[in-house]
Amino acid sequence: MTHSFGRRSFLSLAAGGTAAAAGAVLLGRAATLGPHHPLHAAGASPIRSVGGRLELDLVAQETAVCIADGPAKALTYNGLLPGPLLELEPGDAVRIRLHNRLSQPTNLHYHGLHVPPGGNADNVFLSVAPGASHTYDFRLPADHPAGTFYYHPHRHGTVADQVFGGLGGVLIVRGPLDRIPEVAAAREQVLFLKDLPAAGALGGRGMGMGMGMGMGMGRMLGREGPVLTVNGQVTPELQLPAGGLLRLRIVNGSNARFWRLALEEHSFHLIATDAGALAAPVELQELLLVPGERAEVLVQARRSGGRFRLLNLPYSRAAGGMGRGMGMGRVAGRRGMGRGSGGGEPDGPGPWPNAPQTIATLTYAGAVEALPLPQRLLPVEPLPEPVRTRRFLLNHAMAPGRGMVFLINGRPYDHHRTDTTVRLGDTEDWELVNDGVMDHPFHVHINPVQVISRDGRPEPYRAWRDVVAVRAGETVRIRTRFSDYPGRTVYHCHILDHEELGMMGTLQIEA
Ligand SMILES: [Cu+2]
Repeated sequence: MTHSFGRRSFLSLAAGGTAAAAGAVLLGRAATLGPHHPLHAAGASPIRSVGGRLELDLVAQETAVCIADGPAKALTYNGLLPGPLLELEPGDAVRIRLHNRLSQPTNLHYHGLHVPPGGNADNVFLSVAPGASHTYDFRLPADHPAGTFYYHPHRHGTVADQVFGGLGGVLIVRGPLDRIPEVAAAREQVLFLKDLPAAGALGGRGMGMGMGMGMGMGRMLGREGPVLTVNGQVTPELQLPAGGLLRLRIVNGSNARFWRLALEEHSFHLIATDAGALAAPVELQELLLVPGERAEVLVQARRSGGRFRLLNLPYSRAAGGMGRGMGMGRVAGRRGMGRGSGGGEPDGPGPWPNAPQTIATLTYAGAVEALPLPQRLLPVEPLPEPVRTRRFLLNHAMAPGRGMVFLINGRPYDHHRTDTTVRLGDTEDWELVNDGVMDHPFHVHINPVQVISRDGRPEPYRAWRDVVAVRAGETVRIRTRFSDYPGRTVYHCHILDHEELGMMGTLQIEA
């Protein structure tokens, strides 16, 4: 099984020139490539479906990596960080043979895809034992939206360790969005964002064994690593000609970190959220991406030239009282998602930096005739009125003998219990009430959702999402329809440490 994978993967890498030509040039600067396990710029070498089929082997394994200030070892798929970039078309048949060479059980979740939740499709209840293999086999619906999706492990009990340790990869579905002329004219680049532990932090103890602040506290907050990587590289350089248009497909592949991005002297023109295109671009000065969330933005090279920093701005995931009580910093503007000033105001030490951090640079190289932005994208259909409204209360508590547990409607996760039963074809509103002191990004599997309102204020534009930030103290109303696929799946907090500590529920969709 290894041999077939190895040949296939490296052949694909060698043959990946077309995507590199279409993409912006991404040059690794500070990162050094390991001799045997080269890191790659996601986007440079996709494995594409051929004749309506995508077939490949994915080997989950511990791999020696060489990243400036980063860990000596990471968990990878096929030796790559991020894992191989996969590219699909609607209607494709997908067959992925997952080989587990980790010391723990694992599995695969196809985050954001609208595919069956059971069998050998997006079945998070499967467990693949160390040394074992499993073949995933499913078909994308012919009307699946185009977008940027994300595969990662989802085996309850090991998911946070494995994602924090490095596992994850990007899955692109091509479609009508890609055929809009202005979008098609843009240079395309995937940015897979992942924070890794510092060098030696995971060294002798095996992967994912906590951080300097101690395992209990680290997990309770949600572990973040100090090494900020973009496609497995530290501060890579992007190049774009003056006048050019850059399409960034950005994926938050972190265990817990919220990435709050800004590009010096440039706006982001948001064209797609998690699960598909917007009706028209939305101009943003900054972009907040919670764990598991994706966004596609266009960047216009409208300056005369120069070199611009892509920044990760400060963000505190906890309300002020808790932050001070736990020695965490709190920054101004944390509620100004997408529109904040970009400045942070520290009021104490903590795990979250108070200053912007450079994660990549954009350099102008050459010039082209100025490319326009699209005026319109694709219609985002409103969902019908809901047949029912449910309430999900997110908070945490101390449990005797267990420490901090994270709860949905007062209960920690139990895979034997069915928490929510819905009818196939129904549209429902879910009111997500966060009365805790930490933000919780809420993720629903299989069916995308639309945010209707936040604290009663209507959402300014309609968009398809599958992860929704619910800030401390906030109530967010989402609407979803349980389309096409009956079966059993989950919803949970995508701070994966919180999910592991209980913040997950089971969803039964009955035909
Ligand atoms: Cu959470």
